[in-house]
Amino acid sequence: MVQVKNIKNVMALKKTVLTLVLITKNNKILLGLKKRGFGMGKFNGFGGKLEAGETIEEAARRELFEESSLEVKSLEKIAVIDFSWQNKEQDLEVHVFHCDNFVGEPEESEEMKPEWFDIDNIPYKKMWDDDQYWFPVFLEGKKFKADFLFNKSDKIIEHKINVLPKNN
Ligand code: UAN
Repeated sequence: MVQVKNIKNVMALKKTVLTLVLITKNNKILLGLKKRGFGMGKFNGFGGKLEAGETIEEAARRELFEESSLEVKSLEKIAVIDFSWQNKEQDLEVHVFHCDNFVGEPEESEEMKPEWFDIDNIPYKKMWDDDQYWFPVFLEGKKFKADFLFNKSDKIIEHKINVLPKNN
């Protein structure tokens, strides 16, 4: 595992597993404006926490459907990203999937307002700070493992992105 060297390494950490699905079609990416909760006001992929008995991929499909009305035909796992904060004991382990094979039209939900963006015009200023680092790696078709450490103002202090070999 990639380790960001910091005092966080010696703290007892709790980890929450989350899913994140990135939808692309015809050189566009579908992002959702988060309407409530963690990350409110930011554009993001679609996802959330696992429910009891679900696999990570089942949770990814369910969350995408609940938040956007899209049904996935096939999903490709592209990354695992660990997010931690200097001032929090709770870490996030986000499992990121790519989907370019789906059914339906995106619809607004209570959680997300979906919007298509050109791949060369991604609204990084309205997204999590980390996205400007790892979205380009994803858009180059690479798989990776990444770690980001934030301060209490959600600014990145340290980060590391390890691109995985082709056969992963
Ligand atoms: O892109 C993301 N960045 C993201 N997607 C879901 N969550 C919870 C996310 N968190 C970050 N940065 C903290």
